[in-house]
Amino acid sequence: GITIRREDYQPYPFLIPTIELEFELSAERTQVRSRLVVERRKDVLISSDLILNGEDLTLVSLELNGVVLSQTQYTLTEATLTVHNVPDRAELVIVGTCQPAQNTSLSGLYVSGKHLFTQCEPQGFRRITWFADRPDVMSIYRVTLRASRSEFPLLLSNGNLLQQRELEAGRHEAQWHDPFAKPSYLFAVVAGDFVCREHHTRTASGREVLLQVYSDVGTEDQTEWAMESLERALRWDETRFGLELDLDRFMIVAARDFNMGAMENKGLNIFNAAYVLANPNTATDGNFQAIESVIGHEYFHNWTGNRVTCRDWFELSLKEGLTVFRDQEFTADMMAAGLPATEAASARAVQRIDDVMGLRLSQYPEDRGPMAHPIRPESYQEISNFYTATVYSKGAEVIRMMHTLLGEQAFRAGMDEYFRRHDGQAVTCDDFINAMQWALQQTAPQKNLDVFRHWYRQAGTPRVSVQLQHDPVAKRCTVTLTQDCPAVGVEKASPIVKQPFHIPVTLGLLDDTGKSLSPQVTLELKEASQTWVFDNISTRPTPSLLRNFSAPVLIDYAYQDQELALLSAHDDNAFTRWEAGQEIASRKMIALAQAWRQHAKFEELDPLLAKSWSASLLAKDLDAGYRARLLSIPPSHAVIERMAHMDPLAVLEVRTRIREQLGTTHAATLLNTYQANLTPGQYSPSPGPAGKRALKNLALTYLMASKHPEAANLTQTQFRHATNMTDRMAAFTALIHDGSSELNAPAATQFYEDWQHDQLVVDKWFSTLASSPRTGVNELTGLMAHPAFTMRNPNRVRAVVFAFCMSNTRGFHAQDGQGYHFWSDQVLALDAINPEIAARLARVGDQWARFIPEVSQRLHAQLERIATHPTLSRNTLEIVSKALS
Ligand code: B3K
Ligand code: ZN
Repeated sequence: GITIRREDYQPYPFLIPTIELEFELSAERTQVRSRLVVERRKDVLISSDLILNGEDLTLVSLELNGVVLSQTQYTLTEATLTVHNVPDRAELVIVGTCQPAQNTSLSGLYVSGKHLFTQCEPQGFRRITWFADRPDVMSIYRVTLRASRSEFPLLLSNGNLLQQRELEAGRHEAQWHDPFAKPSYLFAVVAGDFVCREHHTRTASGREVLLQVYSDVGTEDQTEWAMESLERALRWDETRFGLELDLDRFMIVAARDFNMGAMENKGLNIFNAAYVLANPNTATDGNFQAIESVIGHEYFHNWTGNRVTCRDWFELSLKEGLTVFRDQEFTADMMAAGLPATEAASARAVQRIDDVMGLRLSQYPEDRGPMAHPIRPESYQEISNFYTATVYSKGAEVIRMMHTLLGEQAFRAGMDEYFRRHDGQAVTCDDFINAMQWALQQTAPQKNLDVFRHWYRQAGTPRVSVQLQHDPVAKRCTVTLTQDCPAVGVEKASPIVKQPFHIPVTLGLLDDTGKSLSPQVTLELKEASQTWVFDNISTRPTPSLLRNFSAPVLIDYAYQDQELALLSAHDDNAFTRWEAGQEIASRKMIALAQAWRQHAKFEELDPLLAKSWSASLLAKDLDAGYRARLLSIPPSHAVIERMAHMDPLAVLEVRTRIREQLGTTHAATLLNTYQANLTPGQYSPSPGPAGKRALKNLALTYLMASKHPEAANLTQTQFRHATNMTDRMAAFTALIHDGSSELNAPAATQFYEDWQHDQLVVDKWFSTLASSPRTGVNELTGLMAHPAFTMRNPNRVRAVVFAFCMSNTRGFHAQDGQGYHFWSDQVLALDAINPEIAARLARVGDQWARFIPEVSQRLHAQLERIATHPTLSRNTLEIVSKALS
């Protein structure tokens, strides 16, 4: 593949101030007439040729300043249209066609159900018409849509609807105008038949705006939560950041077939239906929360992404890291809203725990593997492969560290300054840091972000080692932090020496009754090693390190068992308290897994783990949702990730046994916990009742795991009589994953019969079966033969193929190696349909070299099989060639 480098950035030599698009929409063949005004930039000196991107298009005609061009005046290739000798100012009219019904990649203009949708980020616009398809070319769009009225009664595009009229032969037309200049990736069109939920509201400054949520006919009872979430997002951005909606109308449309979660097209967000549709009967607490978060995320992009956009795709984290940070804060504020202080703190901690778990499960492995890259990558072959956990989640952590270093007020001042400087521009991460540095220096002139910038240039997860010394005579404690971050991924090939990171480490010191010995501080580690002194500390303290997860690093401290026990029982920081319990469990699991591998023998349950776990079970004063996190045994993936030689089956075995033993030993208390956390009455997805459900359902899974005599009945009763999908899914999953064969087959049949009409619930059915430890390749192949399975729908593929390869440790890593062969088969099959999705699945092979040898060899063989396939997309080729290099 061809490598594109950040350092090679060149501005585009033309401005394209306006574009007028006329669509003759139809699924088989859509014609697009594009009228561009192009002006040569005097400040950029390049040839007089105008180079436009275009892929999978058929050219019908081309005119320059009203004159039809002959074939010598332009050059057309698979990827570009070059118009030669373009004058300084010109009008170009291009007519071309594309074939939405043939477009299975879901990038560009495509068919989903009976509707037409577009997805343009990052490079889909070039699959609709020829254009300078890059984020730093910003234009005012005027769009005319024409189509059959019966087939496509609604015709939507960005901005304001100028007019609508009937045409001859059953056709009609709508004209849209977006008053804000935007890059092509934010362009959108939707055509089809939808129901629409509407809400009129006013912005903070009193402007009236119309909010709309469009979805498939028959889903009108599933869009209320989305609308409420949208309005909450609008209010939150006004109060927390002083940012208002800038359009008269804001539309969200749900699509069944969608590659990602959603897309922030200006004024016309297009969403994966999974992040729009919900009611208590069809969606779980987790779904409700995810919907609120994604709706917030896309809405917040209107300022961080759209009003200020990226200069080029290397700067993706400028909008994504920042917007994830904003959506995380939004969710935390919503979770804490209206709660008394202590409950609010634990609601925030729950949110932080979930976000950090996500980071550790997806980004930490990425940072150790062949795809490791800084949050601002230096190079790529296919940009679609760089919508990664690093750019998004680690990017958000980097923004959060700035927030920690500056404090809320200065951070807000930095945001204000960023918009003051760059509204309407396409800028870089440096521009953002500069605005933040300006704000920092208003309050702390001696401080700067010079070292902090290294987070944008260097990949890898830094390891911070902690040395603590205590002098009882001087009553003095010294803490030394040392950082290290070896070269990872592409860095290994470059001679550059890595610089220290600027790492905020928030810490507390506890005495041996768990009382704080000194106020919490945030140490700013900026050098390879630094030491801090704490006075008036009479006994050797236990450090509570990296409170609230103040930096995306690994902490190395030789905790004694009793120190971890102390933290897990008494740390007054809810995050590190949880962390201590997880650390106890992970350490024991790794030791047990190694022992299991050596003698296929499982030792007694470790007393320390048993004790800290049961203390949490009995800590009834704690919030239920928080307690559910305390009582969760770390997921296998998180533990495997910490092993020198990753051994998935051993960890799974150990985890299963631990859950069994805990369930057996504490059956009575678990049954009480179950009964004490029922949530009768009307369903609400808010953190209070959702936390209770999480705890109650966790108790149920322990009872099922331990085959408690009452568990099967309890689970079946819950499955039959659940009044919401959270409880129904919890019981269903327990029956399928932990129930006997007499229980799980009827449950599978029943669930499908009850819910076959609802595609999103059918996805839940598929993914529960695909991730069940009972499902091996044979069963999975059976599942893929089900009439409701299709490789064309990404949600379905995620529910079946991805769920098996990523969440079914036993099935995927089965010792006969069939799982790996299945995986490579599916990567190749998907690659011919949807390269973006195929490349994502291919990343399952990333970690091949870190497994125990027998796994490693087999994965490697399958990677080679994929790599040598005669036709491979650029997307998948980049992933497998990096994995093999
Ligand atoms: N900005 C979109 C990303 C879509 C990319 C598709 N290849 C989603 C989001 O982050 O909001
Ligand atoms: Zn985003």
